[in-house]
Amino acid sequence: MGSAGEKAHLPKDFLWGFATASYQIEGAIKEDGRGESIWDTFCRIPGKIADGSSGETACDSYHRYKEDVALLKQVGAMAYRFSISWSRVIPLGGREDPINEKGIQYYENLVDELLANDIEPMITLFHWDLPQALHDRYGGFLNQEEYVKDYCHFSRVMFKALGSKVKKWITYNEPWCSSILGYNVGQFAPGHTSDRKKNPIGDGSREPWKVGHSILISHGAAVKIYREEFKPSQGGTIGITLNGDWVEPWDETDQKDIEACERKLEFSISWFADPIYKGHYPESMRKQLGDRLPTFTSDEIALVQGSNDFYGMNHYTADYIKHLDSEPEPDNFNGNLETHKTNKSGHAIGPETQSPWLCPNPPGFRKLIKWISDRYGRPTIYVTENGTSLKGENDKTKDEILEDDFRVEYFQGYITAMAEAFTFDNVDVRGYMAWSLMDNFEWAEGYETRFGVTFVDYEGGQKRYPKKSAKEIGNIFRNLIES
Ligand code: GBH
Repeated sequence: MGSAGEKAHLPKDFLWGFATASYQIEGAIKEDGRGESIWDTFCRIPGKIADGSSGETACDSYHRYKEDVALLKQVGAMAYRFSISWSRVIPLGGREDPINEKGIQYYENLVDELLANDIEPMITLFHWDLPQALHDRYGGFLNQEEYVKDYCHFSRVMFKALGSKVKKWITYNEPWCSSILGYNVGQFAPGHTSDRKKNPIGDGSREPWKVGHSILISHGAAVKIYREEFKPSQGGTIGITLNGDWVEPWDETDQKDIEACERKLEFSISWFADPIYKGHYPESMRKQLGDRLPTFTSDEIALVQGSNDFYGMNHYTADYIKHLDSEPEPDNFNGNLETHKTNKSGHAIGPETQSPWLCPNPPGFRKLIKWISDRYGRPTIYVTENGTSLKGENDKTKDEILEDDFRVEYFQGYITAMAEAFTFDNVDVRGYMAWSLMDNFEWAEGYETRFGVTFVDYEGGQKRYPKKSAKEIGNIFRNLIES
């Protein structure tokens, strides 16, 4: 741990690089036998995506993955986190459905290209693009029994195909988003919600908690498969990636706002992390949700508890939290509170970006890393996403976009905050993947919001141009990593 006067730094073997996700970058949605995912379907519904777009072409990484790897190489990245399109590998998704060798070949080519360039692959098995056929066949996550078996099969196929070369596996990206945004808010595929103006289907008071439960069980089951069948010979590690924003009380003198902060963290992070590290759901969720929150059978919790070799942490922003005095609404998913970007005295949590939810607050990163580390017994942490959009970036000319000083400052602030957590707070953070290697399909925001350190010219054949942040991030790490 840091001694007085010590400078914030990162350890010698610290791993850094960039992250992307299949549906956001690959394109080629109909090529070489790929099946549809729930995002292909969702994008076709008018009004769901801000600019009416989809991942149809995206960054065309299915054809340009060598350019992506060259970009990584050029900026000195040590690692690359990408995800698998399940329906590219198993077009209909299920355990008895045909496997698409061409889909596997694509990922093998990508892995080989990375390794040839000394870049370590980190694979996310699932980043939101569920095969549509599984949704149609039995309701996807809502049918726990069927779903867990199909996810296990898919995971096994991937461990078998790539496990000799890939040593870091992530079962899920942000299950909170699949559950809450997909089954309560309805902002993400498949768009279920209780709001009948948005969708005739859905029950936001019950479905998200079932979805989360299925995901947790399937995560645990896939980890068991990895540990029993693959890890002994392949020697890799596996974990889940959870999102979480930092929280500050809206009124710092109000004990109820301070308590609401803790509830907010529990409803977003501990929902998944408590079962994995402690063997049960948080008490605050049990209290508010009652029997709408599923319970674990002893077989289920045996799968889930202890199922992380590392904690994957996605982090972007912070909120002020204001408690509510009223009884929680049945569809409330955050612990009965309001999130605000300014506090009681009108102070903003951070500057505005293109994303209404994202206002940079680097000290919150240090505090949240410590909160996770303390609550979960000092797990190994890989930061698997961190990054920002810029207000109005998409309205600028290409030359202006390349000068993304705001993003450089964001990375400077956040990466330094992480180094402070490492140096002074005794946390075991070992890696960091910036979001994102390049501008890409930003889900419901379409292409209007850019998160890349590389400008992608969607009108000019998906050509890539590194922004200033692509060059500066390496300098930030070189200054912090011990030689
Ligand atoms: C990540 O999620 C995703 O993993 C990645 O695919 C995505 O491109 C990246 O962020 C940038 O958005 O609208 O108020 O309900 C980040 C975590 C959590 C951020 C949910 C948006 C919605 C807030 N996300 N949040 S709100």
